[in-house]
Amino acid sequence: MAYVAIADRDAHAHDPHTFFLKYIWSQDHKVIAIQYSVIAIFVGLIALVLSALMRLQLGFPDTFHFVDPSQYYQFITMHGMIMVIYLLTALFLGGFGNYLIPLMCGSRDMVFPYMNMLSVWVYLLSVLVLLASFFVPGGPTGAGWTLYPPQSVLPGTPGAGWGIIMMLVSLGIFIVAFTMGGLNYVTTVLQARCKGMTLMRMPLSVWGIFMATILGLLAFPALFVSAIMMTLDGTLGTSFFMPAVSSMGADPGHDGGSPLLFQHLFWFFGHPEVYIVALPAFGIVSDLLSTHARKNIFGYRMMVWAILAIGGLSFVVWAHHMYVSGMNPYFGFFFATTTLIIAIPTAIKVYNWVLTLWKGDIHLTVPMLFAIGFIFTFVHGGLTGLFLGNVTVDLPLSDTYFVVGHFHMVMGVSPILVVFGAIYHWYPKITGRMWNVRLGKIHFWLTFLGTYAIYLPMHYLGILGVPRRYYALGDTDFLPPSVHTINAAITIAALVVAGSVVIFLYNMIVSLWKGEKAPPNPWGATTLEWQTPDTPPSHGNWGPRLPVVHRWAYDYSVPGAPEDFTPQNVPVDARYPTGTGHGEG
Ligand code: HEM
Ligand SMILES: [Cu+2]
Repeated sequence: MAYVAIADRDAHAHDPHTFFLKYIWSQDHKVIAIQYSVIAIFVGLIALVLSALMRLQLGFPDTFHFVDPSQYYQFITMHGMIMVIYLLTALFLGGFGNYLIPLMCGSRDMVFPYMNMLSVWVYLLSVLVLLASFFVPGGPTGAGWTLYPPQSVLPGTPGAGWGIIMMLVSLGIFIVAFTMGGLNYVTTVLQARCKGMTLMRMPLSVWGIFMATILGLLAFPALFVSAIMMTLDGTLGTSFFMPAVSSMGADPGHDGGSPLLFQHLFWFFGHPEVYIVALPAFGIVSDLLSTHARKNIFGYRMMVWAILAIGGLSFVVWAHHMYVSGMNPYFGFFFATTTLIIAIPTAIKVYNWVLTLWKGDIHLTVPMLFAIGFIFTFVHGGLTGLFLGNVTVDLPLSDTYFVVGHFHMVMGVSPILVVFGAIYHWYPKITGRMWNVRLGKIHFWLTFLGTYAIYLPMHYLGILGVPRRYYALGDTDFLPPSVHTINAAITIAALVVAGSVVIFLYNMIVSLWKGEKAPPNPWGATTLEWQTPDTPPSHGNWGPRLPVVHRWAYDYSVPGAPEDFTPQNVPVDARYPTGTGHGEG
């Protein structure tokens, strides 16, 4: 492992001393992780505000006038894109990936620290370009987060001039940033693990983030080339995706392009993207459940293989997003089959999570509450996915609120619950402080019950036929009046959930100063990041000597062991030599 030596030397030779090198142009994976997370959470809050504005319009269409129809489309687009890419992808990989991979693998840092630093600044640039599109003539694009041409570049769509180009450029820059980070995550996992950390001893968090990064490296290029081709269609008048159309009485001069080609490229990226967000969540939630149930994860090997299988299969299901696109029905049959096959490894994971809890010594800590909440919302979103995966069931439900309910449940709420749980779980290590438990529990219950109140009724609205991406429903004949009452109730729930985010932020920020000092290993966890000599870990993570791993990541409640956890770096014969803190009685 040549890289260990290089990272080792670097960490000692250039210990940064000035403020700028330590906190701004830092090459320390932990600082970069925090930079990534702060930026991601900041834009995520913008997306949250946009969703609140949209909900006020949908719930009380005659009372509030915050958004006009064009803005509704612009907000929906920015909300969707920010949530999926700039918040969740960046936070799970750039944030958690950066923080956890070197610590959990027993490395000093990422293997290419300089490129890692560039990654976060290029990510910031992509965010600034994205946000700048709010201020350009015509405003941000209103094409929907799927950006389908021809409508995305034709006049008449909000932001068809500047907005869509800014979006495409921003996505291109994001992908450059992701690639620089992603190469680091993959190479570090493969090359810089400490002695004894075999692949099959890695915590599932690392497996999930590792596989998600590989998916990203394979899937983002499809989006990258589509963004370039569409930029050319929009600026130079090429016709990659633009067919011969007349638009608002004029001939924009395109001929021979294929809008369906864009849909294929977009979803060849877009479906794996769901798993780029889901796999890190799967991995992290496994570790939270095991740690807080004081039990080894059930079926570790199966969990690893399921992550690999899901990752592989996620590349052959993309056209289940295109059943209504007019493609050949036999094609639909193929994609329905592959989609249902993905349910198998996914179900295995769910069974294993539940079996991990079975007869565990369950501590209902705040991270554990969020982890259990995830199992509920994920099963819920997964089951409605089985409906939508079938061509004949999808046709009437496509583009209704059933879909909005489904995807928010499975790739909105579920990963966000894991993000919250993970922040609560690792906060003591990252900051050296504990947060307020009561506020944490209030935050959990408001979020968990609130999201059900938002998204469960949406499935019913969808079955009634309420269409998605509509600014207002008006007095549509086929919809019963109860639709309006339900919409008002959903909006109130959405505002409560948004309010609970304020409680969360307050808790996290105030605890930085007011929180109790955290012991080095407050949950009694086995993985390496809890065994660092300093809390928070210092530059280079491990002091003079790298850890050596002797066991897998899940030695909880081993019979005969003096404690109900045995850290990975404890030799197999000497059962309990570490003096790390052990709280959470
Ligand atoms: C409390 C939190 C949230 C609320 C209240 C909310 C609300 C909304 C609303 C009102 C829409 C427009 C629905 C329509 O008119 O068709 C929407 C669309 C969307 N949301 Fe959310 N959302 C939330 C969180 C999230 C999260 C965490 C994600 C992350 C995956 C997400 C991803 C999306 C996507 C991809 C769209 C589709 C955009 C489009 O149709 O182009 N949302 N959301
Ligand atoms: Cu999909």
